[in-house]
Amino acid sequence: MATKSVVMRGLAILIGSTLAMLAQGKDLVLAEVHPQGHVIVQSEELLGTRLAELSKNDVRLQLKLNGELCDETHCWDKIKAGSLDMARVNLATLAKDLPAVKLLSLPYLFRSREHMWHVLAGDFGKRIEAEADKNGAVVLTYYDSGERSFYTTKGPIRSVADFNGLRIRIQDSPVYRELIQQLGGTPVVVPYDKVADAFKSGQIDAAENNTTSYVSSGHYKFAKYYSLDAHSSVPEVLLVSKKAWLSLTPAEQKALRDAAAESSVYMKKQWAESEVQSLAKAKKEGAVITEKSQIAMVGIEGFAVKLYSKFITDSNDLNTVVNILRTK
Ligand code: BDP
Repeated sequence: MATKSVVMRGLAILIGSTLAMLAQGKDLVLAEVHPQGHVIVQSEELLGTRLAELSKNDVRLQLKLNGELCDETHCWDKIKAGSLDMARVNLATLAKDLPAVKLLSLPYLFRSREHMWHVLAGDFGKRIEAEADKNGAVVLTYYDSGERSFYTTKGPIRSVADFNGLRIRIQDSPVYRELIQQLGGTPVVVPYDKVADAFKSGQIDAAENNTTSYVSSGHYKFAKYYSLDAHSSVPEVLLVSKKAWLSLTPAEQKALRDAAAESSVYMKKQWAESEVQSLAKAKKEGAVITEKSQIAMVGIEGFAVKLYSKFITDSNDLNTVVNILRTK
């Protein structure tokens, strides 16, 4: 009798804790540097809603905004170490570890964003996934990041001479460091959430970004000369650490992949609108826009292509870049 009640009590505890675990589900923390209202955050909110629906509330997303947990370089380090579940970062952040991302970041590589999406959808995309996997990360999906262009406090960029002496904020990427040096400026690595302060204190005279971030970050208020040279179209990437990924059941993994894919479709639809609205706002508030046709691009590209010989290190890379250029 006594034995039975011990067993019954044990069973009750086991059932109780199993039910509690089921009721609790799993929380995935997603680190993000952008603020509420940014089109990327809106897409992540959709991701969270769809993940909860598809997993029947078994997996929930906890969004941490404004770089509260880490800047992008550190978020990537944490993903690799498995100490952060998820992060959305610009793919350029991975350039220091993924040779494929170095190639993808080469300036003026893509003719258009459609060209870039075609390349990512093919073998090159698989190569990025494999290299991310080796670093402890799973690529869930990509978001649009438009094209990045330069903005300065000093005056419009119209030719390569205008880079002379500019201290230009860059993301922490060896490719961008070299690009700025080639163009005659001084690269300064500053985390995204510190760029406005760097303008205020005079630490930098210029930076570069897409239209949406130029405006949502408030950089347009400090650097009103925005010259649309479109030197790079490196997309955003949504990552989950391998550790967090492997803690999910196959059904949960599917729910996460499907929700991510849906959020990406949504994001890409919203992106164009967000760019148009941002540019209109910047213009209305005094930004001076220089169109690509007003920039002496041949001179600038002449310096930029020197990066190709620096970062294309073997015949494999060369074939890869030639294939990218040939992709329709
Ligand atoms: C924004 C990207 C963000 C980058 C930021 C930057 O969305 O991921 O970190 O640029 O320049 O456009 O650091």
